[in-house]
Amino acid sequence: MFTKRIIRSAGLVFLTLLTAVSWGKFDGGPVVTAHLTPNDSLYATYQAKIYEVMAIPDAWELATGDTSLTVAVLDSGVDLNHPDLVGRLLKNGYDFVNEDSDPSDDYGHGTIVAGIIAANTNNARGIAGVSTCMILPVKVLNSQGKGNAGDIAEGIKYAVTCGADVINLSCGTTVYSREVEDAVNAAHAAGVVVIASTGNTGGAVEYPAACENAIAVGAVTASLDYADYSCYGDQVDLVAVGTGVASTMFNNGKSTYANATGTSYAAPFVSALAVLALSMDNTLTPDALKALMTENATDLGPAGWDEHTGYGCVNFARTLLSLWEKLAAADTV
Ligand SMILES: [Ca+2]
Ligand SMILES: [Ca+2]
Ligand SMILES: [Ca+2]
Repeated sequence: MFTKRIIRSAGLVFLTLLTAVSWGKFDGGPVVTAHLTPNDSLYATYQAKIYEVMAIPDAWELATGDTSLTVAVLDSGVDLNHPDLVGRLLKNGYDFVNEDSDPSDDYGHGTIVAGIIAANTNNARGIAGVSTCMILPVKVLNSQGKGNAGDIAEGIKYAVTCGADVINLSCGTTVYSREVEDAVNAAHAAGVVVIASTGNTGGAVEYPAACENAIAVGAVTASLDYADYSCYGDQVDLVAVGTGVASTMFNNGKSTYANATGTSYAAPFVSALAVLALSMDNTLTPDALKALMTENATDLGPAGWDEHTGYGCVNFARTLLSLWEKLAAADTV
C-alpha cells in the first residue's frame, strides 16, 4: 500500500539501561523538598543538572502545561501501562506499522520520548516530565526502531486529524520524501507545530527535520557543548540537551527507566517547551512559536546562528518570560 522505504534506526545511541535494582537504591532515601524541585525519586541525581541548564525549573513558575494540549509522539509506540505515564496517554492512538489500534511500544524508544515530554511530575516516583499535557501515541517505527516514509506521512496526517497541537518526530533518514514533506506542510498549515530531531550520524541534517516547516533540533551535552553525533547544517534551528537524558523506558516486557543519548531525546524538550508556551497562549502559530523559542535561546559557539547549534539551546525561562511580557503588554493596551 505504501512505498516501503527503510528509515534508519531512530538512534538509541549509547543507550544505557539502568535496572530497577540500581534505581531502587535511591528510593526511600531522604527527599529534599524545595520550592519547585520535583520530588520524583530520580530527579536530583539524573535530571536536575540538565533541567537547570535549560532553565526548566524557573520556567515552571510561569507555566507547567495543560491537559487540554496534545503532543503526538510519532515513534515506536508508547508503553501504555507505564506507572509514570498514568493519565497522560490518549486512548485513540494508532499503530501504522501493524495497522491496528494498539500503539504499544515494542522497542522502547517512543516511551523514552513520551516520558521526557509528559511523565508525571512530583508524584514521588521515577522521573519528572517537563510538561503537563496529553500524549497521542502514534506508532510509525517497528520493533527495530525502523520505519518507512508512507507510515510517517500517514502518522502526521492522523495526528492533525486527531487535533494534536504538537507533533514530535524523533526519527530520521537521509532520503527525501515528497509525501512526508507534504504532510509536514499540511500540519504546519493547520497550525500544528512539527518538531524533529536532526539525526545522530554527525553528518547532514536528516529528513523530516530538514523539511522547511519542521523545527530541526540537534543535541548538546549537559555542559552545553555541541554533541559530536548531532547532525548539522543549514536547517538546524535549535539544540537541547540530548546526552544522558533520564526517562521512562519499556524493556524486556517491563516498565522501567533509562538514561538515553541522541538527538531523539533533545527534540522532546522542544516539544515540551512548545506545550508550556501554548498553555500560556494557545493562539500562537507554529511560526510565532519558532520565533519565540529561537529569539530566546542561549546562543552557543560562534555568535549568532551557526550550523552546529542553530540559534542555540532552548532556554525555557527566558522563552516563557518573553511570552509573559508580550501577553502583559497586550493586556495593557
Ligand atoms: Ca500494535
Ligand atoms: Ca514521576
Ligand atoms: Ca551560535
